[in-house]
This record gives sequence, structure tokens and C-alpha cells, in this order.
Amino acid sequence: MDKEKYCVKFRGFRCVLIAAALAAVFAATGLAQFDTYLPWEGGASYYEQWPLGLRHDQDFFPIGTWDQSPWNAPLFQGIGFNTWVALYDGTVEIDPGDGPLLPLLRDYGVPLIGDQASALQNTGTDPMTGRSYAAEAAEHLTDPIIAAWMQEDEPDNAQTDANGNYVDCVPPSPAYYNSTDTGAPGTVPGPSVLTLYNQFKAADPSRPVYLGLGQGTGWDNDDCYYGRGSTCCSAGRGLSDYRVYAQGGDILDADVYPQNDGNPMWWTARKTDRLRYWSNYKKPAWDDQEMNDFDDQGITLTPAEIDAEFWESIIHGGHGIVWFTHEFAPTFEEDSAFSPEHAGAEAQMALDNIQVNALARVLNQPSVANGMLGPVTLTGNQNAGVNYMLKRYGGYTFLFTQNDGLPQHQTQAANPITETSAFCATEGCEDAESLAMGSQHMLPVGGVTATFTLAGFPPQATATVIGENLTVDNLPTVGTVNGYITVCGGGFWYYACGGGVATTNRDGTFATPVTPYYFAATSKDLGIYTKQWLVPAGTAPTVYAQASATGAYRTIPIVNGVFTDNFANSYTRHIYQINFDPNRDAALIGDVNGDGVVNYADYAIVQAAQGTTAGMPGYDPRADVIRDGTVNQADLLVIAQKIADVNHDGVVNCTDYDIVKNLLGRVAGQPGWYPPAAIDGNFVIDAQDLAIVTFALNGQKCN
Ligand SMILES: [Ca+2]
Ligand SMILES: [Ca+2]
Ligand SMILES: [Ca+2]
Repeated sequence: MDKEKYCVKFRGFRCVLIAAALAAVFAATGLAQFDTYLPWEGGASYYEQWPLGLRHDQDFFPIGTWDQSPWNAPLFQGIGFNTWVALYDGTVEIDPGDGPLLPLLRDYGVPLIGDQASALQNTGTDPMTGRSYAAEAAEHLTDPIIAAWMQEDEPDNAQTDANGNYVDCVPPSPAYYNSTDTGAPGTVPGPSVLTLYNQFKAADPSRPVYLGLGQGTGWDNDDCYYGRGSTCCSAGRGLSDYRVYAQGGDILDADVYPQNDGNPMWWTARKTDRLRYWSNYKKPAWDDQEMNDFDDQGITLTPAEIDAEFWESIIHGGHGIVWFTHEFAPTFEEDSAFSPEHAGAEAQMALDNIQVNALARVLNQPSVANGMLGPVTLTGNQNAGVNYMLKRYGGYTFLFTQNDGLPQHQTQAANPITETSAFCATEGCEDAESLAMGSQHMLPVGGVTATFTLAGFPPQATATVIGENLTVDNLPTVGTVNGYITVCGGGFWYYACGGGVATTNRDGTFATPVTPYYFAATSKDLGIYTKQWLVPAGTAPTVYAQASATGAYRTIPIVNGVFTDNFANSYTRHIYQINFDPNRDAALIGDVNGDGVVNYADYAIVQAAQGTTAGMPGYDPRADVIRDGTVNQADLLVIAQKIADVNHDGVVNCTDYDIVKNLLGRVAGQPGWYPPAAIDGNFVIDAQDLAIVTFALNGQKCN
């Protein structure tokens, strides 16, 4: 029941009366909860204001990669990426050194957040295509592969002048210019962020503007990040600037890399809270995510810590991820994500991406403000704080939680973060908090147990902990192709392809091939997801399996809305999928086709999607009932245990089995015909019906 809808229709006291009447009805039926929502800036409803913006459907959660060669698009897609952020040679068709850029993104269907000037403002003739830049610009204006325009990266940091010296940051607006600043293009500082934003919007109102800010967003105001430069950290400047910067983008992002920069991990949470606050919860906050030791400082960034940072942003209401996968030392490697030395990080990236793809429909719902009765209570380490985000989808309640060591609050709600009200109220407590929580790493914090009290729940329910203990099978791996991969964009490009010898390395630059490889597919439809990539000369194509994730589930009983769970380490995250939604009839769980009943049609949809993984072709998000990113028998079992309850007594047991077994062979219309026993609805009670009951018994034996 949607109270908001009634309140829109019947403003004022009538709304209250209707709500009260409905509440009475719900109380009589055991349903008594009306959801209210926290401020909400993400999801389809936000992005659909731009005709050519990012995808705006319930199954899209942006997962981007920063500044990579499009040659690697299939590799990134293979581990769940769906967005390209920046091209280092600009938003151009073909780069002299790196080959086709936009055409490859079009071939692979990866939308770009790109630089506007190079896409729209070049003049003369494009030497790489022989066409006029004006003609190309006209096409770029309506090209759906370009999804957003980006501001220069980190305008809030000190910029370099012509002599390579650090000077001012790019000011948020002209009001911040010094008396000597002109704001003229080519000067430092040149046009302000707000000036550029208005220029971008004037040139093209059909796409959003993306603003990527620096790590100053995570620092304390007193310790204004030195990388911003002295002017931008002077008296009266600092964090307050960011409220104005936030006006210069429709999507706000910031690159706080706690491990690489030696800062507390909770800065990811703080800057996410702040980005949202600075836009008054009107614009989605994206997060740049680290996955390696990019300057070779000897940092050990474990897969668990990668996972922790990733979810820290999302649990604090972040609504997009941009993975930073470059490595600068000991040697520069743009695509270190796929280096064997980072296999663990790659697997973790894949798992996190898979899980977010699976949860996109859930994450695209507003967060429920009144889903919990009172605060989370803790026993154990009192330095801990377990923060949470509560959403509902498909008859389930989803509770996202993390022991991130910050004073407890429901994300976005009771305790909004401002520039000055940081997480600590007293001087020095941040240092203490850092020590307690581990300033740069996950640490054991001595078994913190959190107790959650959910509102509007029945005496009995269960929570399934999803996305833990997962292992990755059959990820695309560079090891099998000796680090040399050449992709072919439909036979058009001047790189060897279509049965030729691969002569380019993974950056798209020419290299001496170690071993000649042939393409197994020759068109732009080359089956990236079946990984028919490259095979040694003279051998049959190797077909790699799709990535899939498997793992055991933990199930936790919930009694009268109360349950407890342990958070073993700082930054441990748990995501609970709870089989109850106080606003919906639990009988609808498993109604994957949304027709209002759970029947064999739903079962068939889940059966057809068996073995598929979120973010991959063939994955049907509806079918992932236990929303862990893979459609498997556990999803099917949820539906089987409803449709196999042929005597409708609420459980599947041997009585149901006996009914079906005793009626085997019976056809519709015959004496003794019992429609519920024809589970698959084909008008005969047959072996398939008995097989469904047997499956639903989940190991229980009947004679
Ligand atoms: Ca249905
Ligand atoms: Ca599943
Ligand atoms: Ca039964």
C-alpha cells in the first residue's frame, strides 16, 4: 500500500484519515507499517530528466572505470562494468596513437562520460576520418554512446601553471576570483567550475554533467588538504567551497583513496555523506574506488578491504562506483586490473560488481526512514558503530549494514553530516577513533555484536545473509592468453583481426607478439561473454565459461522483529535479505513476473535463467530471488516451496508428495482431478509435478 500516493491525491487531513483507516485494516490483517522515506537523489527517476543521459531503468547501477583504453572494454564488461569514465585522448573517433576510441565503445555498447570540448568544438578536418569536425560534432550531439559531459578532473586541487608550478585551484564560481584573476581560458585559474557547467549545459542540455572532486572532500576543515593549494585553503575557504562546487555538476564524485593516501578508511563514508549533504540530497554521489598499490608504496590492500571500502560508499548512500585501476609504479600499467599480480583484487572487483548489478533494483529504491524501531544496540567493542541503510523490494526487506566505526546513524537521516559536525565532537577524538578502527586497514575489533529491531514484523521471519563467502569461477583471465589480447571492432580497423595475427597489446599499442594468436570471432559481435577470444595458432577456439559466483548462505532467525549478528572486524559489512515486507503481502515473494500470483510461470522464468550471473547476458534480474548475483537452485527453491504446497497448508511435506503421487496420470476433467496437483499447469498430473515436489522437499524423503 502506497501511502504517499494517497497523500498526493488527498492532501491535508483527508490523507491522515485515510491513512488511519488503512492502518486499522492493516492492523487487523497483521500488516501495520507505512513506509516513510529518506531524501533520495538517485535512480531512474533522477537520470530520466536527460534524454541522452545514463541508462534510467531499475536494473542500472553505474559501475565505471577511469580513463582506460576502449580496447579493454570487453574485459571490463566481463567483470560487470557498464560505464566508461574519461578517454585520455579526448572524446574523439580515432586517436593517431591509440586507434579507434568512440567506435569501439559503440561496438561494445559502453556509454562514455567524456570531455565536451574535444567532442563538439574541434574545427577543420579530422585527419583520422577525413571528415569535418563540425559534421562529427553534430553526430556526437545525438550519439547515445555519450552519456554525460565531465568537468576537468579535480578542479578543487591546485592547478599547474605553464611553468609546472602549483597555483590556485579552479574556483567554484567567479565570486571566488582574486582581484588579478580574469577567468579567461588558458589562464590559471581559468573559467570557474560553475562557468564551465553553464557552458556545457548551454551547448548540450540533453546530458548531465559529471564533476569529479579530489580528496579534499574527505579532510578535516582545520587541516584543509594541502593539495588544494594555499589560496583555496586560506581563511574563509575550505570545505565550505564544496557547497558551490556541488552546483557545478549533476553527478558528484570524489576520489578519496584511504589506503594509498594513508588516511582513515572512514573518510570514504565521510566524503560520501558530505557530497550528498552539499547538494541537499539532490544529486547522486559516486565513489572512486582503489584496488591496488598504485604508487608501489608497499601497501597491502586486501580483497576484504577493497570490499569494505566499496560498500562503505554504498551503505552511506553513494550511487555509483568508478574503479581506479591504474598502476604508476614500478612500471606504468593502465590496466593493472587484469595483471596476474592483482588476481585477488580483480576477483573482488568482479564479486562486488556482480552483487551491485544484482541489487540494482533494490539500490534504486528510496531508503526507508521508519523501518527500524530505535537505534542499533551493540555489545562488545564500544568504539564500533554499525550504520545501516534499509530498502524494500519484491516482498523482501533489505538491510545493508557496516561496522564502520562512525557514530551510529541511519545513512542520510538522523545525523546529517556537515562541514563542521564531523564524526567526532571533541578535539583529538578522530585520532582516537582512527586508532580504534584502524587508520588505514581493517582490524579485528573484538567481536562486536549488533542487535537490530525491525518495525512491523511478524513473530517469525528469517534473514538470509547474501553475498558472503563467495568464490569466483571462470572469470576472464589474461593468463590464458599470455597477456596479449587484441580485440577487433568489426573488421573495420587497421589492427590485425579477423583470423589474422594479433599484433597489439592490451593498451592497443603495437607490440611484438610473444605467440601468434588467431581470433575465434571476427565481427563486432565477437562473443565476449563466451570468451571466444584468442587461441594459439592451429588450435581450436577456447570457450571460457561465464563468470559466476557461488557461496553458502547464512540464515538468521528473526523473532518479533529482533535479530543479532556479529561484526568480526572493523568495516565488516553484512547485507541481509529478509523474507518479510510489512507493506506487502509475503505471499507475493517469488512472483517474479509480477502478475500477482506465484505459479509455474514464475518457476519457469527462474529455471530458464539457471547458472547466469548479474551483469552478464542471459541474467534475468527478476529471477535472482535470493539476490546474491547468481540465479541458482536456491532461487528456484523459494518458488518451488510455494507452488508445491498443493494442499495449501503452508508447508511442503510428504502429504503434498503423496497427493501428487497418488494422482499421477490423472487428466483434467477426470474423476478425482485436483488442479493444484498439476503444478506445471499442463492439465495432467505427471512426473514433472512430482519432480517439483521432490525438489521442494529439499532433501526430505517420503516413501
Ligand atoms: Ca507470477
Ligand atoms: Ca540468487
Ligand atoms: Ca502442504
